[in-house]
Amino acid sequence: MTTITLAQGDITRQSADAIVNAANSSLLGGGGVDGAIHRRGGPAILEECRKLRASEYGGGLPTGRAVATTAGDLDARWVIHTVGPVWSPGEDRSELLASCYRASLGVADALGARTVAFPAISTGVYGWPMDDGARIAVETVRAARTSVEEVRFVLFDERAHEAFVRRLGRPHAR
Ligand code: AR6
Repeated sequence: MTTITLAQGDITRQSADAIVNAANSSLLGGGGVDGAIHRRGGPAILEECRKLRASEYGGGLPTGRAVATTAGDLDARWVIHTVGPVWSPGEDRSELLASCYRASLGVADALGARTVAFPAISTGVYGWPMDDGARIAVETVRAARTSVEEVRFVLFDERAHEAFVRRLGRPHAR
């Protein structure tokens, strides 16, 4: 049984077995969560990302997929990098966004991670509307078959936090 919890603030301040990064397919860093994770996690994360690019992900990490590295100096054992879809008004990319959550939980299961902190993938630079991003995140995690015991959504601001509270039905709902 997976418990869903909510937290508000900077995901790089969280303590968890795995922290999920809203990365891009280059795996080489960017803004938002990605920038914050590499800044606070230090160079060990980027070093492993470069190795992934030099080996199995030479063409980059495809949208909807996930891969783990060390968490460097973060208070976590792993960072799980996943690439969300860019929001498109004309094309339904929901399945790719759901895939990010499923694939990340799959990687977490393979690692034996019991607590996983997720940001609201694609709802920043990639432009996904927050309410719909929250819906997909919560529905996908609720439906997932996973051994992860706690999925913690870490929302940067009050507006995002409220969107997830509404979606869960009550604060810190299970
Ligand atoms: N902790 C928690 N949430 C955060 C933080 C933080 N430190 N910083 C931002 N958010 P984004 P995306 C929220 O842009 O939309 C990068 O350049 C933010 O308010 O980080 O998937 C990558 O390299 C938003 O609600 O990720 C990619 O190029 C959510 O996290 C691209 O951005 C996701 O915002 C990925 O875009």
